[in-house]
Amino acid sequence: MKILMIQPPRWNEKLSLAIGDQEPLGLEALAGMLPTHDITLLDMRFDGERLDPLLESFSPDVVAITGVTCELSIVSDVLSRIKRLAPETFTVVGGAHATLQPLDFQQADVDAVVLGEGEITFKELTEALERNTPLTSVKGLAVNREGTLKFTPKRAIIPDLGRVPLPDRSLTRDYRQFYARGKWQPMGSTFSTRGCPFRCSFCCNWMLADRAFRVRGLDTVIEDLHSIDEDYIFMSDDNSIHDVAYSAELCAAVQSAGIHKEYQFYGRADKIVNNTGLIEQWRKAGLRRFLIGVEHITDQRLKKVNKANTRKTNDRALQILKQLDIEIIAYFLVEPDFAPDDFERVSDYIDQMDLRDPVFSFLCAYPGTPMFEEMQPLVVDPGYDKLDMLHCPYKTTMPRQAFFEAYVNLYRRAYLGRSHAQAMTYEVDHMASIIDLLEHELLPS
Ligand code: B12
Ligand code: SF4
Repeated sequence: MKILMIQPPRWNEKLSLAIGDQEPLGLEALAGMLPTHDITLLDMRFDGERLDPLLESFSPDVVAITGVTCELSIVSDVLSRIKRLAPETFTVVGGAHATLQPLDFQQADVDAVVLGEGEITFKELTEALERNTPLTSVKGLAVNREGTLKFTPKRAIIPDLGRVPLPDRSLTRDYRQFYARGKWQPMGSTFSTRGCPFRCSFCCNWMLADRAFRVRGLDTVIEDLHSIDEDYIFMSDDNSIHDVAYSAELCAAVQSAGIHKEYQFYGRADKIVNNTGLIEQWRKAGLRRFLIGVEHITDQRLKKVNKANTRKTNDRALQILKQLDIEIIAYFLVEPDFAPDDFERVSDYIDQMDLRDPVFSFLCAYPGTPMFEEMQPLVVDPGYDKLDMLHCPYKTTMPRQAFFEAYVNLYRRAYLGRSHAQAMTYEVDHMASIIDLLEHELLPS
């Protein structure tokens, strides 16, 4: 069967380009399950103009496309183009938005939606298409039946990730040089765990995998790391060190396998604080960057978003990472009720903790989550395109102009008003251009 996999074009050309692109690991993971099929992966962030010629020359039986919420309209455009140019092609959508809000894909151009983890569902779907057996026998799907999505029974999460083959990275061979974050280029991605058992109100990760946390077999991760050419590795987990015993074993396995790469993890402050030895061990094995969700600097606000964490723990975790000379990418949440004082205090905190790569994300409630409904009365700037954490679609307590100015100033003060520019993950002039872009986007003159 000929399958065309598609990573959609950037939803916000300039901003997303400035942030950096990573490999479409989800699509590569699906392809890993289908070694006997003829698969082409089109990363439209680089190669969008190849879509039409590919439809003609490759003539795929199936097109599989991924996407997050802010990409909905762009994904829909690509799908309608495909159906216009190649109406016989079977189209399948998956990924975060399809999982949380499948009915948004109740569209003539979509033949099926895959909910949740795709490896087994997509494999069974291709088998059903090949054998011409009813798609309703495949769990975890929503199938377009005369314009209405019909849901098949729920697919259980994959209990043993070790049984999932390696992602097929040969499909992204021509793009790999472009995958990067800041100075880490080229950068490969893999994963060691899936899911998160916490339930932060602003986040949807816990909903994507039924709150189940699983680890990937040690041997599989080691084999995967050996197979990746790049020296920089993004562990695309929700919580890389959630299972401390597993993480320690993985670290030991990486060391004894003689793998010398540099790693970037996602993780929580409490795990860092309670397991300093583990972080030290990983530092020796190549851990160089930690993406940590600080979110807020007061216990009150942390509690309000159900972070199950405290200011004190955040402070301590940041100190530990600093002492170990691990780059910190600290994520802060900016909420619509922020007052000038809140902005000021976050800036002061960044100075005080000497944080060099903070990221300021606007609170964004995703469709399909409980918070989405709660936030609806506050929406002043509707549409999914702006649900990307780089925009604030909600009514703000401060006047809007002042609110966005204060937001842009968070970045200005954190990146441009300091003396440590060379230590940041981004070049200072690159960062200045991102800030300019943000200013243009949020404060059009
Ligand atoms: C790593 C990561 C990133 C990386 C790289 C992502 C990439 N590969 O390009 C970076 C940091 C660049 C990033 C950027 C962004 N991200 Co992100 N990211 C993640 C994270 C933590 C893990 C994703 C991952 O690689 N998983 C491992 C792979 C193997 O799994 P997967 O991609 O989910 O794919 C599986 C299934 O989803 C499914 N599937 C996926 N696509 C398809 C398609 C088909 C046809 C089928 C059948 C199945 C299928 O099958 C795959 C295998 O099981 C997730 C959290 C999460 N738990 O999903 C957030 C997450 C996906 N990101 C999110 C967001 C919002 C963004 C940004 C908009 C943030 C920003 N402002 O920059 C951008 C958008 C970039 C983009 N175009 O995707 C949200 C999406 C929420 C939503 N509803 O939209 C998530 C859920 C985090 C969150 N809770 O806020 N992200
Ligand atoms: S913010 Fe982090 S800890 Fe909270 S639910 Fe999301 S992934 Fe889990």
